[in-house]
Amino acid sequence: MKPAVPAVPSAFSPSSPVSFIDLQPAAGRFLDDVFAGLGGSPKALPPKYFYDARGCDLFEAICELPEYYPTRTELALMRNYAADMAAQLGEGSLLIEFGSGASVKTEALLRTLRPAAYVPVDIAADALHASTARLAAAFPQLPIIAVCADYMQPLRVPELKHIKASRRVIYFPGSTIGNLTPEEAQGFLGRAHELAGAEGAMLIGVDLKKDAGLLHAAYNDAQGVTAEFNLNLLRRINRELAADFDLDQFRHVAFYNAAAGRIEMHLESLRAQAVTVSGRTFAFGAGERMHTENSCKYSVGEFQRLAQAAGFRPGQVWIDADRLFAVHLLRV
Ligand code: AVI
Repeated sequence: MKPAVPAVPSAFSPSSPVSFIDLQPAAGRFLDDVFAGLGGSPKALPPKYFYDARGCDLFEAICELPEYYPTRTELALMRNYAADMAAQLGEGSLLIEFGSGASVKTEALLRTLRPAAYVPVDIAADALHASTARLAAAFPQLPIIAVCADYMQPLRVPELKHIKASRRVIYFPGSTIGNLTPEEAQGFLGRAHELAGAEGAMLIGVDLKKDAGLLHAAYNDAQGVTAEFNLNLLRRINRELAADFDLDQFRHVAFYNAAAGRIEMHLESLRAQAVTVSGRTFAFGAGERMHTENSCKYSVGEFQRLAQAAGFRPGQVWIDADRLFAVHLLRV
């Protein structure tokens, strides 16, 4: 069944430089998802729940790690080629960013693209408030309409009658598309294609396939920040869902699954144990794993075929000299 498109509250002010629209999913969804994931075989937990306040901080720390190449490589691509990207897209668009987080990569694009308005969409309300306040100071003339929502679900962008935009451009950096399976990614791109509409376009950051050793290091950093990020999911479940995971009895596992072309992250139980979540008990065997994240890597051709299957026309691709990361332009 197609999930319902959330209604957009009309209570935002077109006169203020930053408007905030709250479409956060109901809290009960988290418990349902955890019950479904722990009740399945193999056990799994959805990666979108990594990002509580501590999870956001840990993810920012990951982005600074020497082993984690995607963030700095993509940032350099955005800084080096923002003018080129803007030349392809033209001025005066409505720039919609999925998973905007701290919006760091967006700044160069905002300068060159000169959009009619910017719509950052993120599930993390705190990050959204902080980034829009910073951007409003840096770009005082730019209307910003922040939407706090799960952008993986069908989303309707509010009617912005006061803004005349040439087209919609969807920006989706960070290779977050890799956290979906290819089937999910195709569905997601299909919805993005619909949202972009006639004349629309998408600019999307995608991590490239590469040496497995480099990938392994990026998800098993020496300082253990990625392990902490993974385990923080259990800390969040303990706090928000009245659970009793003993964090010392689980360990972080990440490896490259070459056949599937993806990094997999898991949490492995160090012994046989029982864990209670909101009154329901789940048994873990020694060595049993919960699958917490996939991070799919795509060659340029593989990703272009996926985008084509979702209805897009592949355009220019910007790649760094070491061929670590790609930013794809897709046209409707
Ligand atoms: C957000 N996402 C693209 C990151 C990735 O690389 O898949 C999340 C992450 N997980 C571990 N390290 C970073």
